[in-house]
Amino acid sequence: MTYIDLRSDTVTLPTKEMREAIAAAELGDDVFGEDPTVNRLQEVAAAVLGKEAGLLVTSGTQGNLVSLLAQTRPGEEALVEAESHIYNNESAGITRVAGLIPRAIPGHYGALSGKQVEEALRPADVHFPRTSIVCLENTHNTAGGTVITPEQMREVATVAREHDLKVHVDGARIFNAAVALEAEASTLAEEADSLMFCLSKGLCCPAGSVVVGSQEFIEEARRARKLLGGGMRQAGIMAAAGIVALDRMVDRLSEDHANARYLAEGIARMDPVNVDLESVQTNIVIFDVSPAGFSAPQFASLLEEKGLRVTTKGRSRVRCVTHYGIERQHIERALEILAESLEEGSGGR
Ligand code: TLP
Repeated sequence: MTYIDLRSDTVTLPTKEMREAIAAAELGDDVFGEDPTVNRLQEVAAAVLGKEAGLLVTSGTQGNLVSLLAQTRPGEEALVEAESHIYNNESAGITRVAGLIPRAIPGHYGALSGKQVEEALRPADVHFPRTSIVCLENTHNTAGGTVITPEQMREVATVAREHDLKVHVDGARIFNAAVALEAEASTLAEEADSLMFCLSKGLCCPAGSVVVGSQEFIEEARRARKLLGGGMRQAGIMAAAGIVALDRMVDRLSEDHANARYLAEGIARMDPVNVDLESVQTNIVIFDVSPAGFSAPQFASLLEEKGLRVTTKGRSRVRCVTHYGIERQHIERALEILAESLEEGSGGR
């Protein structure tokens, strides 16, 4: 069966242009800093995000971890959003590897306010851990691909700076946020001491993420990457696709956003499923199937039997992600499959 695969934008395959760039890439040993293609990608990424330097890492998870390792010490506290990826979905690396104690603060559509950060700060007292970093996620995956605006960023960063905290942005999908907000990615990165973005999601690269920040931060991050086993050699093979991605794959993300919107509006018309249209700001649609009497895993397997792949979030929510290769006709078909499945559910109950 050929599936309509809405499990994630990570399922995207490299474009023909990327494959050609990979085949032609000039290579060297990147642990010696001698891979010209890696160096070029790092420069381009830093320029696009308005930072001094960049570092290619294997994955988003590794990018988040090196950012923490480079800017904090074990035993310190990290302020994180309660539903964030860095806190919930990275095998507890924040604690197991970086040695940090996370403090989870529930955000509004994934965003923390300056006031919340202010309230979470602890008095200087020997009993308490030192709070040293605040982590933001833009777009926020579990909140539904929601964006954090430059104003919201600034508010948090102002408090953070006043109290000597670093600001890390998990920008796995920062270009989705930039496109949705019609802002420059560099504007969204302005207040960040470190920012990680993924090449391997909506930008369609086969692998890789990039961390950006000051030269000094990147030097530390490079050491942390080596510690984690992420010192790659002829990584220009990966970087070549990344250069194409930054040049060619960003603007088209608006198509994914339009498709997600269309999907969400179609789902909203189906009874009795709950979708919060306000949360559908980029390429992710999360909806609650429990009012229809399904558990999310049950519903997902019913969809899969009919040719639609999705992921689940806990017991009751289903997630669909639009991406390159998913066209309007696939969304139309996905809506039919969703409607049929809900129909069967109500017949069977
Ligand atoms: N997200 C993936 C996986 O969790 C399955 C997805 O399909 O959405 N930060 C954010 C906000 C992410 O969404 C992800 C991956 C990561 C970090 C980690 O990136 P990778 O998978 O490259 O380690």
